[in-house]
Amino acid sequence: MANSEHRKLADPNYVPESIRGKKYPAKDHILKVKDILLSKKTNLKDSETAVFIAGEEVEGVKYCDGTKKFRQNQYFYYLTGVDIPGSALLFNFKTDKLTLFLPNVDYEDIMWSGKPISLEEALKKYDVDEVLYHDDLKAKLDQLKDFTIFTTDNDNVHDDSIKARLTASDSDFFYALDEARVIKDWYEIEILRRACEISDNSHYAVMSALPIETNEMHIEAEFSYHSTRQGARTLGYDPICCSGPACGTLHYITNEDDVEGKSSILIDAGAEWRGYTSDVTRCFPINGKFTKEHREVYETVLDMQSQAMECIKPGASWDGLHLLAHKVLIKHFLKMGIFKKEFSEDEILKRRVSCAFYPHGLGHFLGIDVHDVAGNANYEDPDPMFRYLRIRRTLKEGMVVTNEPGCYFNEYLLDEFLRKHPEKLEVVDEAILSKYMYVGGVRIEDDVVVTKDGYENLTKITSNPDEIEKIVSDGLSKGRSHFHVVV
Ligand SMILES: [Mn+2]
Repeated sequence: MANSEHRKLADPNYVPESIRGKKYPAKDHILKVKDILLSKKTNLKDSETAVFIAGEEVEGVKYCDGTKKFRQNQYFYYLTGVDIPGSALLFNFKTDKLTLFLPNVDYEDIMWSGKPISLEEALKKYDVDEVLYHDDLKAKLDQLKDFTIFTTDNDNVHDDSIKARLTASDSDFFYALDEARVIKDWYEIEILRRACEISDNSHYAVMSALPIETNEMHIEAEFSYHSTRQGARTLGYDPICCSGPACGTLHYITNEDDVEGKSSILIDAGAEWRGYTSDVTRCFPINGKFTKEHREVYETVLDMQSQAMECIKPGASWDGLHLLAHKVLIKHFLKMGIFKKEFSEDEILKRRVSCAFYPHGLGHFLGIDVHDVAGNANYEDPDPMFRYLRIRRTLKEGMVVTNEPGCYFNEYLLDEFLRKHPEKLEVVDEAILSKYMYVGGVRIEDDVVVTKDGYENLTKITSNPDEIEKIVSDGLSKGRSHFHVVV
């Protein structure tokens, strides 16, 4: 990496050229919501309809002076790009005018927190038509006498007379919000691309710093540190950093065990940038060389992911891709001897035996939320193969999905999904299975945009096992003194 490139990545204020100086397209987003809502509610008159949403506020922590970490209402963010606590938005369907309300200026607060953004600055920064203070909100709503005003919820509306004007929790309104968010525009994709780029570097950092990673928490620290240095204030979700058999726990977030004496590491972590999150998982051998069993499981999952990846394009059914991943797993397990050869691939699939090793879905939508909206999951599905699949729809251009098959050796899963079902258990050679338990599990997760005729993988950190071995080994050979550690 060239020196200038280093400086670019280490600049927390770096903004990709594609969106530099361009506003987050809030108006496009609300107009998209308007279109979908009007097509769903045909009796609605755009001359008498509006949207109002009060964003999140800073919340205190009980019995102390501190505050909870601020997290903007995701719908509010989608429609404004504003993450200022205590803001609100109003959009009038008749005039297509988007108004942002900033919290009233609290002069005492300036002493502690500095000057807030001015109305003029906000108008320049955000893609809105008008910026007012909260004090003007009532008068503004009074101008909309007979309007139906949709809102997500009344949680941050503290004035009863305003509350009375709002229509909260309307299912068609939520449908319009969610459907709008499913298809990402070019600007959102550029934000996600940057979030992924930050995660690539942070995953690389984790893989190459084994001399200073003797505990799972060191892995978490390394990832967060490198993400923050690149301008990601926060991660999009609690990172999952596990070693050995703990790699088989899908959402393991305790992250506090020593890695010594184990062979595998799994890290599922993603940087959030400008309100959008990446979601990336990598696995590697602690000592720089995959064991035979770890490598076999790794190659199984990589094959599941690669074959599913090649099918990603508009019109593809996500159910079909998920099913394909199961079929690939079954083929590999037959070769490894975990599944007995006297059973056919079809028979094993029919008995749903692979669900004991790959219980979750192939992936989910990704965007403002890590498990982004409108995947239409059916957690009541009687078929265990599809119960936890978070996308149950056909792919379309502009969707962003994670492709993240996994393969786990988890005692609990095996008891629940295998040993309680004789017709499944008889397919498995338990003596061979027992040799793989120490691996814990492998998941490989990339973030992928559905393009016009295929896909674009935004995740660039390698998943090639040879390259991973090299990165880990190179890091190990540098020794502890190569790294910046105070303690
Ligand atoms: Mn994920």
